[in-house]
Amino acid sequence: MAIASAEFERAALNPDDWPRWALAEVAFAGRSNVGKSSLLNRLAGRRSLARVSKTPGRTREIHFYRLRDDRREFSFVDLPGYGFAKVAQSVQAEWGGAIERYLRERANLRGVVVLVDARRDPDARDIDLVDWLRKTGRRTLVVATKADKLGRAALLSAQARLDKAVGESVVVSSVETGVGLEAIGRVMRAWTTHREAS
Ligand SMILES: Nc1nc2c(ncn2[C@@H]2O[C@H](COP(=O)(O)OP(=O)(O)OP(=O)(O)O)[C@@H](O)[C@H]2O)c(=O)[nH]1
Ligand SMILES: [Mg+2]
Repeated sequence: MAIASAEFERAALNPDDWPRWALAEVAFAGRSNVGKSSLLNRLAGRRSLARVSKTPGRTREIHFYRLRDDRREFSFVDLPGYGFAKVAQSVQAEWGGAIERYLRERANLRGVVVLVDARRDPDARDIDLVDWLRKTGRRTLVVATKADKLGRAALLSAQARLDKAVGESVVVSSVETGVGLEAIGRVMRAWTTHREAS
């Protein structure tokens, strides 16, 4: 995906504040610190479009980005990470509610990239999210991040373990080495090119 332009559109939590546009959206979901914003930046070809932080739990609203490649405009949507313990339960519930509404109701949404850490087993929330998205009829792609932190043998066994845990072929990726980025780009292009049957 050669990106000609990429810009931040807005941050919003509630449906009234989501952009009213016709762009196809691809959302990035997963636990806090898994690498959502990093992957979004890398795919957008921009170093600091979305904020990457050493401190987990920084993305607290839904962040909408407007991108253009050689053919059309589309959108990347960076979702707040889940599972960050230091955030108050009440705030977690508000985020969770907004994210669920977005994933359930958003007509523009064409597919969801669910990120898991290649070094760990996916936790119950990861698996629940993927299962729930499938049930709601959303297209999903599970991406295992930070593959550069594993050696070749460990990566192969991680791939097999993750495929089995999520019940589909997981794309192993790294924003450091660039592995997996082409495959992810291909899936996203298909999602944002073909309209969903309605
Ligand atoms: N080695 C390595 N580090 C990565 C990779 N992707 C992300 N990171 C690091 O992981 C940390 C978290 O990355 P973010 O992209 O901010 O994670 P996030 O999922 O957006 O986190 P929240 O916004 O808090 O939910 C940062 O220190 C990144 O540099 C990767 O592929 N390899
Ligand atoms: Mg982030």
